[in-house]
Amino acid sequence: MLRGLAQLIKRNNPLINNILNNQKVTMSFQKHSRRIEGLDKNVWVEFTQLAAEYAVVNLGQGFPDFSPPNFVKEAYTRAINGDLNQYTRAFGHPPLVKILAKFFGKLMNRDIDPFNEILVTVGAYEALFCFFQAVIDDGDEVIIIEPYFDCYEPMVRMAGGKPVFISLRPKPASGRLMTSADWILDPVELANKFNKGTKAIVINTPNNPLGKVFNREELQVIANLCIEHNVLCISDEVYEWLVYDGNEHVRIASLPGMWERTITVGSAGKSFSATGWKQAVAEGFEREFEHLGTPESYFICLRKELQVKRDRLAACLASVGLKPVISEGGYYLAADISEIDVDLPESTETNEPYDYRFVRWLMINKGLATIPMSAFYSSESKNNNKNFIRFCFVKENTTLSKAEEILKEWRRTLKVQ
Ligand code: IK2
Repeated sequence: MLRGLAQLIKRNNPLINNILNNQKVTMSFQKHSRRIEGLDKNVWVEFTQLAAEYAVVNLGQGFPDFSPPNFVKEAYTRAINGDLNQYTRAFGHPPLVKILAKFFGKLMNRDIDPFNEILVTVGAYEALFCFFQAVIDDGDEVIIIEPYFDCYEPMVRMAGGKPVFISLRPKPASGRLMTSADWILDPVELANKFNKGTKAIVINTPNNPLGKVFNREELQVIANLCIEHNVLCISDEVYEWLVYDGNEHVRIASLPGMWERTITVGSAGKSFSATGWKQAVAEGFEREFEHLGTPESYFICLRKELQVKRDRLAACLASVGLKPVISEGGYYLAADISEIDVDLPESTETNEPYDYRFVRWLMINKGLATIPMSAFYSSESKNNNKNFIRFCFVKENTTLSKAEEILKEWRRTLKVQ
């Protein structure tokens, strides 16, 4: 929503042509507001466009290239054919909030009030936007853990808040591949980020882009600080069902004293592999409620399928010298590019991080789309975090095979040179 608006204004400024009730309405803008300055430019604008133009294989943006499960598609069709096409309750369709309260009430072992404790938005993106608008006042500090899903920072700034960054730091993993569990927060450094001006902290588990799944002890450290400093926690858990290798997804809202101060954000688009449409979800949750914890559960089947894809892509990356960080959860694998020697063209932009140049080169010359990891860091940290790129493995096996072919062929020609 935010980036769409910013792009629209940038493209059409000073005139925005707006179609309203089939009439063309022309609005004249002298200048966009200061609030949206800098929001027209982000990693998705450039690399999604480039991928459409050059990429043969797109492991960049995080969306599945396979279909959602039939039971959700059928529910969607039933909703349309049953004429559920008009307004419903503004805060969430009653059958949907009821099943969400029942579903997550069971997982969190508490009674959840469907009409007061649940809000349905158009995607997790809108939920995040509404949260920051609703709770952040001018000058409020919001702690953001790097690397982070890139919209947190502009959303905090747009609400008048001040982002305060802290990085997950990798510890050495000698003699084995690194995993996302090796990336940790220093508890003392974290404690030092909290002060009287801190209003909220944003956590994301499983994390995009690393796939880190915060364990109970790590979450407890964060929870203790939130309670001690009376700070809100926004917990982005859109990949909550995608945890691998027997890892457990812990909801910070379930820790003592955290329910009252946590906003948990989920995404039906991610949970049901339907990122492009966000309705007919109530029936999907009804069905999952019946199968919760059983082998028939879609969430369990999907996790198993995706773990195989993660391992397959990780093995391929390792075999061509792109060192993967084995993700504990989510859609993505980060890979270290520092040992790959390619002659990259100079950038036309000053100070452009190396990973941006690498990703652009890989896309234009080899047809493989990925995403630079420094996009998930603040401007101050970008150049210290320019040696990783992100691959999305939530793809058909045929897509992964094509990616493998491209990578292997590329390495073969490199050796010949
Ligand atoms: N929060 C996180 C952590 C996300 O990753 C996303 C969407 N994924 O991004 C695509 C990518 O990184 O390639 C969202 C929130 C937004 O979710 P929704 O699609 O429900 O708005």
